[in-house]
Amino acid sequence: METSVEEHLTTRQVAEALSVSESSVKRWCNQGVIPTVRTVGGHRRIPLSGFMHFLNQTNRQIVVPLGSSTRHGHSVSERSLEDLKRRFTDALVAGDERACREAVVEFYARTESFALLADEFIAETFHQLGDQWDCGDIEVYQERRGCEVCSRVLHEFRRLLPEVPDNAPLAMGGTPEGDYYSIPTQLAELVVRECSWRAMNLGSNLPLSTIAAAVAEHQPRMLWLSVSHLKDPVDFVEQYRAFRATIPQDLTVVLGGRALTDRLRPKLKYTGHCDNMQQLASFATAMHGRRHSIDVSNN
Ligand code: B12
Repeated sequence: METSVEEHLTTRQVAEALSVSESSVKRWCNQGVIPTVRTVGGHRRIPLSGFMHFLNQTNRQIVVPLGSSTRHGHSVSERSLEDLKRRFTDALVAGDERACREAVVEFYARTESFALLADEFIAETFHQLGDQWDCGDIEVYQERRGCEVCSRVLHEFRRLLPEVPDNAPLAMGGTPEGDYYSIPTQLAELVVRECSWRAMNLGSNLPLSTIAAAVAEHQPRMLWLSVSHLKDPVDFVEQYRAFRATIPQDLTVVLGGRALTDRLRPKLKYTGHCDNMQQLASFATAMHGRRHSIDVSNN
């Protein structure tokens, strides 16, 4: 039987990530505020899942990316990423939230890229889940429950990404009416956030008119639209044209999602299309950087 080996952090790594003193971390460990285990030698070790729990309970956010502190540690186990993926798939099918959380955090700690995690860990696993459902290997409820579990884990994961300054540019997005897929737009939010944007996921199944209202109110610099399902593509093209005419013409619009096929996209006006989250990360980074240098040269 296989046993799950959870990633553990030292008190120093946690202190670095939170930008607090190591003695504060040790005190929280002693008070039981941060779940702690002891090594054979008596040293405190903090399970990654316990650290996430602490972040959620205390509404704290990490200041320095966790990856930069775990990278140099010796706690990263030698388990292969493929093995990790397999564990994640099994945990999603079983609805084991804790194991899912551990796998996601471990993948991130090793790769230090949320965009990579989104494409090569989460999306690939869901594609596999879709195939298993298609073959009748898993029940519908297992797929749906897997989505719920993943959503909750991603929600918590937000706290592992470094805080974004208040003056960072804003990006927002969601899925159009009739598209119930929630995970891709949730991933997009975290991806642009990882690229130092303020990010606002509006959710799924949204009439384009309400997305336009959100744009008018919050005036983002970038809007993403995730389109995984279209009941009537012709109707969507019509609605999108009307929508595009109501939002500022200089607003950067990024499209993504399986339903925006090569045949459909030429009929739409947009700034960029991305096949995956790593492309979105490149786009967001390039855009943020370019705008920054324009601001500097204007001064
Ligand atoms: C979970 C799921 C659902 C759930 C979603 C629940 C939820 N809360 O999100 C629900 C129950 C809604 C659902 C319903 C349906 N589903 Co479904 N579903 C899936 C499943 C298993 C996973 C989808 C998912 O979240 N994947 C994870 C995401 C992250 O991966 P991704 O979509 O590939 O996204 C990547 C890129 O496309 C891109 N991307 C996506 N969006 C964006 C946005 C931006 C801005 C950018 C930059 C990039 C980007 O980056 C992502 C990461 O790499 C897929 C299987 C699969 N192969 O994906 C089937 C699947 C997509 N579903 C399918 C079907 C048929 C349906 C239904 C039509 C079934 C029905 N008859 O009712 C309905 C349609 C629902 C609707 N109206 O929206 C088929 C589609 C077949 C086809 N050829 O089109 C699939 C492939 C299953 C299968 N094997 O047959 N489904």
